[in-house]
Amino acid sequence: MSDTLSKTKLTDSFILDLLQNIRGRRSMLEELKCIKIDPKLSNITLNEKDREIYIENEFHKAKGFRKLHIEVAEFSRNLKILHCVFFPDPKFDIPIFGMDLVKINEIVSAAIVDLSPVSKNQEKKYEEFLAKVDKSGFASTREIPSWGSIFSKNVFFASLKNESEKNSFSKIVDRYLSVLIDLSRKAHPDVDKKIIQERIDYQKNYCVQQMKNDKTKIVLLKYFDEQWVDDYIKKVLFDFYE
Ligand code: BLA
Repeated sequence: MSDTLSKTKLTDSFILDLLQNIRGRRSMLEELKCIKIDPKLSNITLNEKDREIYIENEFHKAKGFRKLHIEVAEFSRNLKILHCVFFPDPKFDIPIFGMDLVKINEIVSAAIVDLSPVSKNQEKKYEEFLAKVDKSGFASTREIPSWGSIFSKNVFFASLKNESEKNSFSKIVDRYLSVLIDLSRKAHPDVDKKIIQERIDYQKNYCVQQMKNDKTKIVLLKYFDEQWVDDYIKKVLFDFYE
């Protein structure tokens, strides 16, 4: 995939390493293809003094996944984001991979990763694999906010204070992605309309709950008007239209 080598403006070495790792795992998915989207939404830059930003988006699909989204962004040079959601195709029994990393100046204040279930019984299938992943060695794990009822029991959320915590977080992301890839390799499309509908409803709810995170919106509103921000959140970050 030429995309694996694609350049980003970002120079933060930790975020770049994590990004390369996620791209590497993404390249292991079967039938990986780029999704073309409006370039106005894929690459966004603003060069005004004290309001410089860039947002870079990558969109792919693959067997079992309707949308693989990776976003890298930098706001006013001091706020850096790596956001990633792999939305499954509802015909397949695959959870949602979600990751968000927020670095403010030199501190990673939020680092979260999860495989979130898209049906009532799905989590039982992969819970033990996530539970086994080593999550020790973090001084500041964080509490999930109330909108986070969408996440699995094994959602991991912490602030990262040093190199060792950063490395450990990267390993957790990598392990969660490897569980995701194993699940996707085993999955076959279902035809049962009821189970497919349940997965669609869970994905919608995932998006609805994520939209309750006002932190995302507050950042974007510093640079764009309300209409633009709503559109971006609904169409790029957490779209769900059948
Ligand atoms: C928190 N997300 C945050 C914060 C900011 C953003 C500034 C506050 C940092 C902190 O609490 O330390 C901002 N995140 C963004 C922006 C984008 C973004 C601007 O992705 C994109 C343009 N958020 C997600 C996904 C997950 C997620 C996929 O987008 C999880 C899989 C989680 N972000 C998440 C959580 C918090 C957060 C749980 C903490 C919220 C809180 O504690 O209230």
